[in-house]
Amino acid sequence: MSLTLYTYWRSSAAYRVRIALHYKGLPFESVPKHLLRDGGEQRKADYLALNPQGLVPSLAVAGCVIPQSLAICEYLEETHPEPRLLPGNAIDRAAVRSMALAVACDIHPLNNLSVTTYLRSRFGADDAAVNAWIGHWIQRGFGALEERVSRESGDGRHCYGSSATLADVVLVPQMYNARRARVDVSGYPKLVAICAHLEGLPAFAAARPEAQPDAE
Ligand SMILES: N[C@@H](CCC(=O)N[C@@H](CS)C(=O)NCC(=O)O)C(=O)O
Repeated sequence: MSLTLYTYWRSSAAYRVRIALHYKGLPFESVPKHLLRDGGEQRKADYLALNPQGLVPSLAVAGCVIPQSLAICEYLEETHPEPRLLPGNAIDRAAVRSMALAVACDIHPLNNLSVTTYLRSRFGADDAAVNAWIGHWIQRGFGALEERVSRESGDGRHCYGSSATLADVVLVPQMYNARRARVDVSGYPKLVAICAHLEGLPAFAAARPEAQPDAE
């Protein structure tokens, strides 16, 4: 079954899916959509026909297109359960999902390109104001996540328990975003240590933005 990922090298949501694909050892074809060029290739009619939200990533598989990175990761988990990204026990799965959602729902959307573009165009925010906005939401979210991993990480190298999970798949790209926006992450040493470990794993390394064919 062929897998086609609509992606952009710097998209942290696409980065999540790339990690999951590599972690599960699934070959895939990358179709880059440049988010800035020519008004954004994700807003063109050909891509909107696949994903009316005009966001990356989307995964084309078996004649269908799946938008939304976490839906894609869950699909991959259901169709290729090993190696697992969700634990076997329902309570553990809920904990992992809640960490992933804390990033994917409560941090990432506030920092998205379309949000920061609107801050600039509608409210006149300059670079400093946009960076302050991004930093505020990342630091607020990371503060809570730092507390959670201090209780729930089993080894200081993973968000939950002692193996990679969906929470790790989502954290590493958000840390990339934080660094890219020059957010001070020194207050989150546990998250920094977890990311340092994960970024060294082959699947996470292969998925990193700079390793993508469309990297600039
Ligand atoms: N909740 C979505 C978020 C997708 C998303 O925000 N993608 C960003 C890149 S990280 C995007 O395509 N932005 C383009 C835009 O805002 O126009 C997911 O998890 O897939």
